[in-house]
Amino acid sequence: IAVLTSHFTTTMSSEKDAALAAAAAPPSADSPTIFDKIINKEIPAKVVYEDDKVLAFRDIAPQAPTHILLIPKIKDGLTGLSKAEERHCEILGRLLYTAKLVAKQEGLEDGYRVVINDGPNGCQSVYHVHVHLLGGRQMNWPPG
Ligand code: TR5
Repeated sequence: IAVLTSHFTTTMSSEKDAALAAAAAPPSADSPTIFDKIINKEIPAKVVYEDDKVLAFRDIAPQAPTHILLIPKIKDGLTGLSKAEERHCEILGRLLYTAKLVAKQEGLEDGYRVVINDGPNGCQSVYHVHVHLLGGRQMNWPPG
C-alpha cells in the first residue's frame, strides 16, 4: 500500500501508469486498502460529501476538472463490482444516487460521467468498490 501511495502522490501521468497500477494490485484481495485509511481519517482527503453509508472525496490524480470518488464506508466484501451479491444492491444504488447529489452540488449542470473500473482489464487499482464522478469538461466516447 505504501508503494502504491507514493506512486500515486508522485506521478499518475499516463494511461500506462494506470494500467501498471491496476496490474500491480491484487484483484481478489479483501484486505484493507488506502480507502480504509481515508474512511478512518488516518489519511487526509478532500471530502465533499459524507453520510452514515457513503464517503465522497476528490481523486488525488484528477482526470477531469471535477473528479470525485464515492465509496461505501463498509466494504462488506465488495472489493469490486464483479464481487457484487444480492445484499449489495442497496449500497450500489445508494452510491449512484449519491453521485447524482454530488454532481448537483458540484454544479455539473451540463452533464458528467460515472465510471466503475473492475479488475485488471478495467484498470482497477484500489480493491474497495468505488464510483468515479467525472465532469467539468467534454467527455469522449469510446473511453480509452
Ligand atoms: O483505478 P481505480 O478505478 O481503482 O481508481 C482508484 C482511484 O483512486 C484512482 O483514480 C486514484 O487516483 C485514486 N486514489 C489513489 C489514492 C488516492 C486516491 N484518491 C484520493 N486520495 C488518495 N490517496 C491518499 N492515496 C492513494 N493511493
